[in-house]
Amino acid sequence: MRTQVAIIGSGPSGLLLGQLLTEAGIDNVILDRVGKDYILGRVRAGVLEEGTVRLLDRAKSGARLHAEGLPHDGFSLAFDGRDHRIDLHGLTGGKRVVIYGQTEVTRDLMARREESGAPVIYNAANVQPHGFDGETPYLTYEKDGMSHRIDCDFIAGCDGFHGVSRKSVPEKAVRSFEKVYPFGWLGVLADVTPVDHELIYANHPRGFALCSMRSMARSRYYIQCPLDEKVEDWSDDRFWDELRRRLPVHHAEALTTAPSFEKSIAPLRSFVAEPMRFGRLFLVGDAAHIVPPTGAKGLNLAASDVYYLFSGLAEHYHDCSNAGLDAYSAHALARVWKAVRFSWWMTTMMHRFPDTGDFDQKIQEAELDYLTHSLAASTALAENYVGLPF
Ligand code: RFL
Ligand code: PHB
Repeated sequence: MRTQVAIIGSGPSGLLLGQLLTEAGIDNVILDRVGKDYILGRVRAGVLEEGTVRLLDRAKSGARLHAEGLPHDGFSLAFDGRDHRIDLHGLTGGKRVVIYGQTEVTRDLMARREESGAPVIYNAANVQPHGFDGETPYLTYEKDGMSHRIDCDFIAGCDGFHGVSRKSVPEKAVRSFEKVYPFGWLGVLADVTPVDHELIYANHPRGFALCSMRSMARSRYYIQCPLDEKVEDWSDDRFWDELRRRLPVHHAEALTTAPSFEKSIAPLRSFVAEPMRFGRLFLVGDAAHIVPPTGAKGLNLAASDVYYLFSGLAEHYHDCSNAGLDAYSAHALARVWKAVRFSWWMTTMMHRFPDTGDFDQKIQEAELDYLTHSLAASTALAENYVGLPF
């Protein structure tokens, strides 16, 4: 088989890139090592920046998001028993975010891809990129006991943090930067009305908590937990009790509970691989970088990478210019590092670290107090939360 762009990974990065290319008349094939149902079973992000929404519209996959997504004009920072609202809309001159689950984004992109007839090869084993340092790259993979080869002009590595793309690059060609946090997030999904109509990020002596949602009938809640904690040790009752303890009283009293139907623990990490281009192989999204979820940036960063790569590929095929592709890594990384900084800062400000002493505790309290009383500081938070421009 031959295609113009071979895409490894059918998560949001791969599907969005594939759909933008297809809409622009650029031939592409997507491969994933797992199947559609497995991909749709992963519960992940929930907050979309306006730039991400614009790209989904451009990929003709935004209709349901506009009908069902919840536009949010602000969120709350809860600490010291009180709530402080960050007015995203007012502080950013009219910007907002949209609450719409990554699972639904993926479902919409998959549906659009099916309509367009562009190929996706699910359950492709041992996908391997080759020859990307030369002019004639190709992929090999196995399916149903047969070996296959796809020749292409470019390879997009959209295969997440544990994917094969980054690992295929010679070690000396890539520089990694990493910070692992000494805690995780225990998350649950339950069909209950959210405790508030906006998100609540809570800093509490017992640890961080986040009240998010998927709709006005489905809540997504998280609490900070030690890394060695086991999901099996967290009954629903234990989770609800712990969440209540970490919220200001008026929210704790408003919390309604029901049996959860998803419960998982995610570790928190910051990671960046530089550069994001190796000849004809481009890393996109989580394949190149990971941020802790506190700033809600992971999926949105994947979208900005996709935008830069798509623009470069469109320029290559339509305008015979490689300027966009040559600038891809530098453009993407400039935005990535700002989101890495923001996510690290939000994480540091909102969590209890095992070695947090009295001094650090006072600094955290001073930072939150400053943030909520200074227009300049609130504006900087809001500007980053709604997403820096791309
Ligand atoms: P994905 O979603 O990991 O998809 C990669 C795909 O590649 C496939 N794959 C392979 N295919 C072929 N061969 C191989 N060798 C392969 N190895 C892997 C996988 O099967 C998969 O289908 O990466 P992508 O597309 O770059 O998307 C990134 C986002 O998923 C991620 O950044 C976000 O989920 C992060 N995130 C959040 N981001 C936000 O913007 N806002 C949020 O509110 C938010 N909340 C979150 C989050 C992530 C979380 N977890 C669990 C990590 C909340 C949580 C709890
Ligand atoms: C979520 O709804 O899953 C979510 C929301 C905000 C975050 C992280 C996760 O910062």
